Amino acid sequence: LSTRATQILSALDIPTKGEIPGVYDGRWKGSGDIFESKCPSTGEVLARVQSATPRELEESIRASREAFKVFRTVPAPQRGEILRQIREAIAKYRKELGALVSLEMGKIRTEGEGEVQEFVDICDYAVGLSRMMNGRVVSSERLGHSILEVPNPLGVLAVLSAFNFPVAVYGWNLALSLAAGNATLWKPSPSTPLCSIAITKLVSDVLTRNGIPGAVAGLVIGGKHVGEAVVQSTDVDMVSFTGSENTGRQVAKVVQGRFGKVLLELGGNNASIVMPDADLSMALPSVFFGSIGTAGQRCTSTRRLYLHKSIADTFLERLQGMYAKLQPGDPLVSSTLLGPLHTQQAVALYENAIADLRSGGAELLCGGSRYVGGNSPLADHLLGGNFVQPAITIPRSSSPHEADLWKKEVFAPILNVAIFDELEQAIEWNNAVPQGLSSSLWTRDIRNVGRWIGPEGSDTGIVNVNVGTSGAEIGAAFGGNKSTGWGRESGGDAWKQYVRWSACTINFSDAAPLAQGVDFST
Ligand code: UN1
Repeated sequence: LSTRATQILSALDIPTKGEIPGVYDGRWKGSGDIFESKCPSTGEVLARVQSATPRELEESIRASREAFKVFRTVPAPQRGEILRQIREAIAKYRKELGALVSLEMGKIRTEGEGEVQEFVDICDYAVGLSRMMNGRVVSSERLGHSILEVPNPLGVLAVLSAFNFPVAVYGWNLALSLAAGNATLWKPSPSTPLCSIAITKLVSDVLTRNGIPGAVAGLVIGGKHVGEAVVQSTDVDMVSFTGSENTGRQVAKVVQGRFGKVLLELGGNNASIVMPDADLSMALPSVFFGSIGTAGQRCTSTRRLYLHKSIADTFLERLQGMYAKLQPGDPLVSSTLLGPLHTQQAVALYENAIADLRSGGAELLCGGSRYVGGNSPLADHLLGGNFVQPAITIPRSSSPHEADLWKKEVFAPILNVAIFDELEQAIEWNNAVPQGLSSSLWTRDIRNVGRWIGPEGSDTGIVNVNVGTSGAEIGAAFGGNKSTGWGRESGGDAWKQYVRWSACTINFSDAAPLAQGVDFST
């Protein structure tokens, strides 16, 4: 291993030699297929991880159920205290975990640490929540009766997460699930196993210290078969899935087919709209970050840019200037703004999308090929990495009504641009795609804001004004509509999905009257 990799792994107590167990259900194990963790910046193999066999998976699910039986009786504020300690453990290793995210996923340092910060933030939120997950008392129509709505722990939550946020998305789910009194079983992306092992170690240390079974936060690393078995298991009460629309559709069918609960966070195809009165000095850096941040691999990345005709030329010229200065580099070096794509397959998707744009007659304003060898600006140790040039394109057709290429989520830094006359047209384009995750309007006119956030406005789950499409805080519920799957995670009322609601009518009187005045007396 390179020194940079060894240092990061050692700081988090991850072995740098041999095979690492990738299953935790109170004990570490794993005798299934080996998965390699590959560094996207250099191509070096960081570790070999042992996945779950079908039998180990079964054991893990059983351990989660047993752990749930213990955990559900722990009072919620005490669960909050455990969350507070988890928060401390994660925050203590913020830098090291952030570096691990950069090393293994490929996003740049500040975004890696930012992701760990999201985990810390949602823990803070859930600590508070643990004293505020209130039910309510509803008036009864019957004398001497009370109706209570009681949130009870739900059971076992499986979290199937994606490579692009290998830490934060699990954090959102784990924090709410722990506060709610559930056991959580994590099946992370098999291409970021080390992030999940590091997090699970820190969490399990806290659980053990508090006398709580480790399987309250279990881990199963594995591929498609493991994912399928988790989704099918009737011992899993709820599945929270983040990933592609295609896989999400399968997951939804299977879980709903067995009447389980499902929460989906699927694709995004997010637009920014820039009005003539926008403050361009704010809009430009935000669109820039939205489209090339995480090398275009956030669900919330800006993929479509709609510019008002009066500012379009200026905006594009300045944006291209920013792109031109961008140099790819080692995501672990703090001055780098552009890291690699996560995998070789992602590079292929990028190249196919560019080829499709070209054959459809799109104008390529910049970018469009991968950085390879020789005359690329990459240092020698990065030549095996998955670096591509961020692209800005003007497709021949301007709207999603006309061409399919606008309608797909391509997980790469490709920004498609179109020019509009009226806000109504831009909103129509914004809404004319299957996905509905995030959107952003740049304006200083309050009338535009009113239209944008109201009944005739943007139909996405996240509707921003003078804020880019990506980089949401944890406080509001995160998620999207339409083919994004309608799921909501992290803040807001998201916690209400992680509990089992009991509507309890209690009779304190000396008679047993029926509701609606029904008379059944003999
Ligand atoms: C994702 O891309 O799946 O809003 C999550 C953001 C982050 C989370 C994105 N807070 O960009």
